[in-house]
Amino acid sequence: MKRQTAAPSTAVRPSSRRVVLAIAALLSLGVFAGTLEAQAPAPAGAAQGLVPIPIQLPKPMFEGTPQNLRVPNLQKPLGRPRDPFLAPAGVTNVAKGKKVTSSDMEPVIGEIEQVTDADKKGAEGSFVELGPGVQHVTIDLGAMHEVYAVLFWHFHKTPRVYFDVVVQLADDAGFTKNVRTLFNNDNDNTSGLGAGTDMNFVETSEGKLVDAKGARARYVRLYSRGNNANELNHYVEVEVFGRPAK
Ligand SMILES: [Ca+2]
Ligand SMILES: [Ca+2]
Repeated sequence: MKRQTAAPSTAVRPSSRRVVLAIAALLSLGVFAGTLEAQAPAPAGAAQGLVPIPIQLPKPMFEGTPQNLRVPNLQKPLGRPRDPFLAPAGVTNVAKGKKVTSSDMEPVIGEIEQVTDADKKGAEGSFVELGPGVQHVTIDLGAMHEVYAVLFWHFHKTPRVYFDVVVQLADDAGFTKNVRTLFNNDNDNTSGLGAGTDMNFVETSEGKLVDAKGARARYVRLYSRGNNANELNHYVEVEVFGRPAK
């Protein structure tokens, strides 16, 4: 009491500010604790209005992910379902039913249209088989889109690893304009698209999801160069989660 009255006005200001700060801190702690008690923690991204993309997985054809495949640089299985992938509300599979072209327009088994026909079953009859060596499929989304994720299944009847997988976006069908590589595990540049740093992965019913970060593109292309069981290339389905570009 004596110190307060005796102290010059300039000495009072910092201490009163301290009190205000302390009250503010207590209030914010109280509000934060109340929020935690009232509801479950919101998933990361919810604050930005992001929601899980609507993925519908096919029925698994085998249990778990084997780790005894003799493939170098192989990604370790997650051991649990993949986390939901968040994107703006309204993002859907814009590849469904869209036109597909390929480096092999006369598949060994099946038809090119099967890449986007929404049938994701792992069984015989639900995949298209392309010839040996480097092959690709290109999906024309029909117009410019904001692309958030590319989700694809080469084959999931049995566990397999497809080699030199490269996923690209472009503004033109010939992949000469504004080409962007989203994924590339061709680490020794066998396919001549540049050396990639991504890992090999085992195909499962979950498919492989590649983040496209909202990039704008009309065309999506996927390359592969055979697999650990044979030299052929297969596609069950390719989904492209996006929305028309504004
Ligand atoms: Ca299909
Ligand atoms: Ca390679």
